[in-house]
Amino acid sequence: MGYVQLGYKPSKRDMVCEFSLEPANGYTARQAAEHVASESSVGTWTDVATMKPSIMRIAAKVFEIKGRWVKIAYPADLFEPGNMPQILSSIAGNIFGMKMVGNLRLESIHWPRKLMESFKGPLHGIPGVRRMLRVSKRPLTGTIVKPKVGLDEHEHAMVAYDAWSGGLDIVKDDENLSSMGFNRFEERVVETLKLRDKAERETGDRKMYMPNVTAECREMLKRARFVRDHGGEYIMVDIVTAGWSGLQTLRDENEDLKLVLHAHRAGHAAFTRNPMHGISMLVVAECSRLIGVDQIHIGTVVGKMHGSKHDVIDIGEEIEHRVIKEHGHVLSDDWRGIKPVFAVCSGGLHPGHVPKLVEILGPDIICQFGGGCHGHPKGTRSGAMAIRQAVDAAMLGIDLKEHAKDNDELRLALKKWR
Ligand code: CAP
Ligand code: MG
Repeated sequence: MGYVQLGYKPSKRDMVCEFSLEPANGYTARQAAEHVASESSVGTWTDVATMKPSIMRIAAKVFEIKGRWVKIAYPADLFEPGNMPQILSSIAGNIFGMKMVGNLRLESIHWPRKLMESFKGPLHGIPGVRRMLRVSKRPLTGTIVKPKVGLDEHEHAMVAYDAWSGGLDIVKDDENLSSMGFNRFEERVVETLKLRDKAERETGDRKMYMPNVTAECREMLKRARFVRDHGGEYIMVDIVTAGWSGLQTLRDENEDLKLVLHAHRAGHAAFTRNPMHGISMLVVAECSRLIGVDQIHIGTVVGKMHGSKHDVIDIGEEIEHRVIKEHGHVLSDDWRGIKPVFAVCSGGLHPGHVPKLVEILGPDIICQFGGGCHGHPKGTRSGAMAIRQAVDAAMLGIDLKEHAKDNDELRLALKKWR
């Protein structure tokens, strides 16, 4: 078929993908890899009379097979610059369903300059977010209003106000809160931003509210504009359920809106969690940085969600560093002028987790606590205070238990959750 050229040296203009591939019974790794390369570029299951030799110039080439690890080079001309759906329909499309493939996982992508430069990248990135919040060093702290859904607009705003008053920087909507009968989007935004302004006046600190705009594309744009017109600086979007096209549309509009774009990844584990089949969260994070989110959930290692230390660190580096050197099954990348994206750690966290989080991922993270804030024995405000006390201790290198002796909110949190 001509799609296997072991020893081929990818050109600078090639995209390179690393897959983990297990052939189905009865097929060799080479046979399966060849069909993956064919199906993800120009071919199909059989030769066709309509094929022309010249078309093979944009065909994929399998150039390395080491056990289950396969590297495939794709000529950049196979892809439409700036079109993430089309790129992923090629390298992450039909191939997962081929009968010749037992298991297949897209682990990592090396992006050629031509494609990297065809996307906008983050508008603010880490520097912009830190400037906006006027917090230069420590991790940013946030909460998610809980219960996830069910509060009315005023109750939602009051929970947010308590969290800001207790010292948190950011309050976000939960991933499944949009605009329901019991909590309309517009009313929630107006009420919550009003109390955000009150909390800013009373604390003297910047406070951010992240309304969830996830909806049909046109509605998302309308909601994003509504947030901007009512004094908001942030929006969040569920990038998996809204889709790559939705995210690109929102990012394009954001050239004008100038909002901070927070990427929630609800649903990612349907295809990222299985280590043998699907798409890695690393790839999801790379695509999100290219399109231009300012912050994205990457996992916590210590919280309630699946995600190994090794994987979470790799994702954190991929979205925050400029140059990625090839290591393990992470391909190299040079992000050049594309801004770094803030890593968001969220899911099952409480103040007792903060030192470990900072130890594993460093201070350039946003730590979010839902239950770990509103579940505090003395309520949201004290939960927020306990979180800030834990962050202060971690930044000063003080043992939490020691610090808790003089900080009762932290003491009570550790007593309940440690
Ligand atoms: C966390 C959360 C977030 C998860 C998402 C939730 O709440 O609001 O959506 O963190 O997971 O609904 O579970 P808790 P991830 O703090 O109460 O757990 O960040 O892994 O995408
Ligand atoms: Mg949530």
